[in-house]
Amino acid sequence: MSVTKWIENGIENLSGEFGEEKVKKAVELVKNFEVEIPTWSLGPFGGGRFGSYTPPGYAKNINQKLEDAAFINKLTGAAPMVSAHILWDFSKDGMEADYETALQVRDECKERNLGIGSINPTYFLKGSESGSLTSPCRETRKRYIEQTILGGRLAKEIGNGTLSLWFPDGSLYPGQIDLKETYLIMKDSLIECRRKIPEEVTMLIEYKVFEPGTYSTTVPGWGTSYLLAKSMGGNAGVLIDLGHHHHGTNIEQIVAMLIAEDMRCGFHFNTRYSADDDHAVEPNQENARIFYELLSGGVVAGGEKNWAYMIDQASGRENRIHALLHSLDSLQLSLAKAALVNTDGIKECREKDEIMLANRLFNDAIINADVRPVAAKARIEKGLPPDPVKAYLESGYQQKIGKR
Ligand code: PSV
Ligand code: MN
Repeated sequence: MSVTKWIENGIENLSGEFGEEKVKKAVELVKNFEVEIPTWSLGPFGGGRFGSYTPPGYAKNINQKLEDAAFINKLTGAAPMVSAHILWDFSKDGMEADYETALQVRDECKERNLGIGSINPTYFLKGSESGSLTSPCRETRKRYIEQTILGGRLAKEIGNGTLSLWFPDGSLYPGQIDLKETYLIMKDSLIECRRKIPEEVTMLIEYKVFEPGTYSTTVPGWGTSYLLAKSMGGNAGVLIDLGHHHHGTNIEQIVAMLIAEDMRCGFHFNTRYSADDDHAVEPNQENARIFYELLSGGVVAGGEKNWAYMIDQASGRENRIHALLHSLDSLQLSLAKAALVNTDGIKECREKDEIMLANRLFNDAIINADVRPVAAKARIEKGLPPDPVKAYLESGYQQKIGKR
């Protein structure tokens, strides 16, 4: 069957089940959805395993990272911005941020039809083993506060006004640090940064339940991010990284609560199987349920109060570009599923206390619908290939970068 016929049949089936209006809306939403690609997902990051193996064609410097990001955007039209890490992308020595280098990266982005999205200060490289903003060493704290303030300036001048902050601060053993004091130092440091960063820059605080701290991390959950953001007194919010929770956490409920509290937030998308945040995004039920909350909360795909969306994955074994294309595809499918949910029908079930019927109706879209034709139609309407991974395999790009 031709791709066009497959799309037509698929759209017809979905329209029959969910209604033409909903299917059209799903196509429009997929067309509007954009997410930032992290520069670090394309480069080297050996952890020492497998002889520091890196997949063929990985990007060896920022220029190659941008070249790859531009190609990903060319195939998907969904990733016109890259998220940059200050000490990986804008530094000469991995210790201090370099403003001039940042401007060069911005110019190269422009040449490649890309923009810089969120700016990530880097708090976890050399010299951060005792913490970053909570380090007992005054000089270290000062160095990271200065990097954050410069990050704020860069977010305003060359980025999209978002500063995403993740701290490696924490401890390995009970008794190692004073938990209360460390939290208060984090709070004071953040308040100091907030005072010196332009008001219009949104500061998102990312939480992580473990790593590198195995006994405690200073910002372990959304509640801590929320409290810190509130105490910063304006334009600060919570950054949800899907890999940073205990297994089984109901992340969509966290999303719903933050929307209900009108908190400005952001996402780092990835899939967590057993630890950390390393895998590409999968089109799984959890993602579709999260997108349902994002969509009904009006914070995604051009919604009134759009949140900030980024991918944060680190493929150690798999091909980097495939993995990112797979993530973009998975996010679009999740959004399309969320858009098909029969919310009116579910409301009626709730009114009649029909628990299982509400669940079945929800799952008709979230689990059972085949929305691949929706994503393919959205791409074709934007003049893009219907299957970006297939287009990538046929493009010859991998063979080209394999020689890098
Ligand atoms: C930490 O695990 C994290 O999720 C943060 O977002 C970092 O910026 C990123 O990964 C890269 O290490
Ligand atoms: Mn992250």
